[in-house]
Amino acid sequence: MDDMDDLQDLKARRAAVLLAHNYQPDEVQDAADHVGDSFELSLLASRTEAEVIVFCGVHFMAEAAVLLSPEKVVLLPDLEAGCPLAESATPADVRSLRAAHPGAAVVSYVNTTAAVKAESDVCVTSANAVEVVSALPQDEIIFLPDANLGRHIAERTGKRVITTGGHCPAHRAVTVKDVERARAETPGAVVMVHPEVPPEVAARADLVLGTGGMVRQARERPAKEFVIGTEAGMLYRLRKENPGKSFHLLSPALWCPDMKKTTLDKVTEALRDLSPRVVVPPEVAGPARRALERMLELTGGGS
Ligand code: CIZ
Repeated sequence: MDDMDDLQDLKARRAAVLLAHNYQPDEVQDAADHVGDSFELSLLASRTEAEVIVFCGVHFMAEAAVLLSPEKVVLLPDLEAGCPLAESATPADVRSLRAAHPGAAVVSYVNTTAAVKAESDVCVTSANAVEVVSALPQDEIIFLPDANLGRHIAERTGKRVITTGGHCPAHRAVTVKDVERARAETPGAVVMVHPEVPPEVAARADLVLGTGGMVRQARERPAKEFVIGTEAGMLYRLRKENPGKSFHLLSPALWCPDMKKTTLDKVTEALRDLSPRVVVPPEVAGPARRALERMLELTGGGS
């Protein structure tokens, strides 16, 4: 039996489903039952019959799956796979911002810990942030933690957005020069960037989208060439699903070391040992789940 047979055999015996984020290594995406963005995968996890979810991604994503599937076992193959952006905001940050802005709604990005979600009124993804914030009655919004996405929300909704000033180190490193170089080297290519990039970069792109939106645009647009301004793992899926089109990475800085911590060996070990398991204490899980449910109410149930 080779390693992949071993993995598939264990998966069947554990009645498990393997979910991989769009930024995961190529071989992990190939082994997965579903590849997608974090919230799409958490929703899939809650709707599957599987008892065990192996979440190939980073810690906050596995926590979100636990929130939506409290009765299931959620495994994260490497417990050290974190997210500096998510870890930059704490529950104490939320409380002090609430005290300073008592009339504001607290909106947390899905890239936050469960403890921060538990202190929030509603969650958002990069794909639905503008829609959710527009639907809120408040004109003042406390948004945690990404400053660039906060700016994007403010521009598109006209609301006053206060952030904790967090950044994704990979997306933050993209520069205007990268866009200028891409335009010169691949004239006519569609430049799609994630809203976590700096605003001056987003302003020079053709489209500003979450990873799910990039997947759709790459499929539906007649264009044959695209420049991608999000984490490098995304290109594997785009190339696999669109064989007649070409995709270029906007900047070599778009590489997340935490996302690359997952290996097939770690996935196999996690299935064999049913560990490392991600758990969220009930006093945190209840209010954090409500923030996610409020997002679903405001968006009609999609991500
Ligand atoms: O939440 C996600 O899946 C991330 C990190 C990116 C995106 O926009 O899909």
